[in-house]
Amino acid sequence: MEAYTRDGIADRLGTRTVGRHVRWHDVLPSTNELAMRLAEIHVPEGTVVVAEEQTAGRGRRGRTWVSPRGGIWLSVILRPRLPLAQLPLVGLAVAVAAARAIRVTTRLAARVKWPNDVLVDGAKVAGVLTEAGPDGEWIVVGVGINANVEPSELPQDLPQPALSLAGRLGAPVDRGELTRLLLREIDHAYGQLQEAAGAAHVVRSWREMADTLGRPVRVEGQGRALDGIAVDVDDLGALLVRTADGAVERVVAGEVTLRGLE
Ligand code: BT5
Repeated sequence: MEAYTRDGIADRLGTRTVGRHVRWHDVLPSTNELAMRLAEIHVPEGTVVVAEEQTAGRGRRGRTWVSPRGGIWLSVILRPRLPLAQLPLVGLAVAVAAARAIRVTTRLAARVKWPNDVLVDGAKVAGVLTEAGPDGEWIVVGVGINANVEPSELPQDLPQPALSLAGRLGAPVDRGELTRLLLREIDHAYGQLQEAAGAAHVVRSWREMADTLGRPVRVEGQGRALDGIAVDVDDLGALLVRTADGAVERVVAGEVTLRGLE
């Protein structure tokens, strides 16, 4: 297996936008945090920030993302020419990109969970965090993949169990290959999103990989809990949940858990 290095990723990428510039760090508090600072000083679109280890990796809503050595922790700076309402689609597209790259590299049946988790056997192997600048002028999309993380270094007792690819496979994965595939998939999806029919493509590919559609879920967030069946995702990336009275509710942010079949 080749070493995981900046040049190993940047030199043979062949992408249009994503990864044209790659900044490599051994330790950072958070690649998203640095990428946001770089976005503000107008570094080129497609710049990628990678860290071997994060000391203050973050998830959504102030949560912590545990990021020891062995993982893939990176952020991409984008300047999407998209209406603000469509920005959530970028996160969905990147989750699909991560699931695809994981499938190709590991042959594991990675699936996506709304809004942008990647699961293998129902456990979380990757997460995506999108953070936007003022008026959506730029966004930073952070991806964390538990590639070769020691299982003992992952948090335990989580609502959604955590899993590393190496832990599941019993052997390390080629992080260089996985990262190149990931950046190519993001580049492709991002290109598609800027086209007229792009949103429909993204939603279709998300659906094909979805873990929770058709299943009973509880969605918590925005100060309420909603029980129902996750029926679909709409063309702006919102989750559609059918409740017991037959109404279909549109959810734009929240946490989804599968309910047992009562
Ligand atoms: C996410 O948040 O899933 C987004 C994670 C994004 C991480 C990347 S790494 C590169 C970039 N730089 C950053 O600082 N962040 C991004 P959320 O859906 O809120 O999930 C967070 C929750 O997942 C935590 O509260 C834990 O329950 C759980 N968790 C924490 N670390 C984990 C890990 N390594 N693997 C699986 N689950 C984890």
